[in-house]
Amino acid sequence: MRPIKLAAFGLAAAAVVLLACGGRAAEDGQIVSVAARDFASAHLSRKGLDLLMEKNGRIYLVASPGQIAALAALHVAYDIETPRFVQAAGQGLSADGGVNGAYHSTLELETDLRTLERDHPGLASLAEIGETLEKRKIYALKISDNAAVDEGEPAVLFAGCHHAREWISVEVPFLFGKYLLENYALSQEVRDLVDASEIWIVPIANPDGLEYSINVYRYWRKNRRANADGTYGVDINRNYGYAWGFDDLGSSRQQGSDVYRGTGPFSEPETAAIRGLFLAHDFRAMISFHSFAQDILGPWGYTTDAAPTDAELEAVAGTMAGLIAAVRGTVYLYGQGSRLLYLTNGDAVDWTYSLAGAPSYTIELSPVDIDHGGFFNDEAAIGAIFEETLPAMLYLTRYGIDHPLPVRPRRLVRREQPGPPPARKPKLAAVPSSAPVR
Ligand code: 0X9
Ligand code: CA
Ligand code: ZN
Repeated sequence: MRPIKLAAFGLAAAAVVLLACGGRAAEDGQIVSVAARDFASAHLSRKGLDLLMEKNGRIYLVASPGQIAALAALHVAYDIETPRFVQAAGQGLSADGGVNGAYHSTLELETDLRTLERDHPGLASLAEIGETLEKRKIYALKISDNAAVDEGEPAVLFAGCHHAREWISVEVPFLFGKYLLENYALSQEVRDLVDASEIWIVPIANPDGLEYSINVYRYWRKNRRANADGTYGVDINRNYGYAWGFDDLGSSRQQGSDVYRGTGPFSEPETAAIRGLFLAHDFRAMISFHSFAQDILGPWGYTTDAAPTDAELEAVAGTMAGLIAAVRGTVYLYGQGSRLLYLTNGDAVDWTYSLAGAPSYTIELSPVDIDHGGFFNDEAAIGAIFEETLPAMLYLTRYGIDHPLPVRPRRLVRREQPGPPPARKPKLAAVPSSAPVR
């Protein structure tokens, strides 16, 4: 069964005992599972829980002690799954526990990006595009011929780690940058791409959150904003400025929620940094890497209505899925994010797409589900996950070069600022467990 990761279900009723716990997966949270029918009959989809997936008739979620107590109070039977999960998938942690093994910390990434820049003068240029609340730099590596010069070439963005616990999403864009630089002299294909474009790599969009995930709480998702109510974190992938706060299904107004959208569009330094980068160049395509599910998700996230260039989005996604499958058979489903996975509003791809229709995708990397490791990818799998996505990244770069967009800013959209709530009541996110677009 496909993982559904319903984390984006919003909050309808405020006076619910679970909400009193802030919908917050506390640092000492547990993975618990409940029967899907109990989940439905207790209306748990509306409680702002941190949902991971559905499998074999059970819904898996991360719950704080208070939330577990609330489940008991509601007479919902639950199983504690944490030991099984960690046992099945804990190989990603290094022996010394405090650091994240072969995965990058923010400091390790900074070092490696500087090394790439130093070793490839002229082709790589490291930019600081923002600074986080905890004063960490957000880095963007630009790869192009004459990288230090703004030649106004077509640009493509590959970003990772909007969500702190999705460690593999750092490694794939980083390794793509490394691959381009190390193969420039060896591969005609790489040389042609790099010469004709600007390839921008932002491996860690959420450095504060990543450090928190490494050092304090492995399941941390958001940034580390100190919210007014004492909770922490804004979901960076709900804080972008297109259809921000469109409804309470695709994001939450509850500060403690794992899908809290923040106080306003681009209220967070992380989204402001990406916004500044994106608006400063001729971006024609982008991928925002996440994990896990093996999905390629295009706009729109905020509505199940089709995007204006739906056919193009689907064709490009289908080509990428085919290229991934061709490497060693790994199946990535593809389609519109709101239909294939769930509703989101204020996510990165809706905003980048809204500007001028640049093909924009969330790619949920491997594994396919929690039984294959969930957020914990074995260190040994990093290389293979990168290799099977490489042809898709090369293809999207070529696509961007070959497909100019209408003169910007031409908005495909009604508004960037939040408006009044929609008159109609949005449908609950449809979560087909087996309805791939193929
Ligand atoms: O919820 C998200 O931000 C993404 N999934 S994750 O499990 N990595 O958190 C999905 C965003 C893609 N857009 C839509 N599903 N609409
Ligand atoms: Ca150039
Ligand atoms: Zn994510």
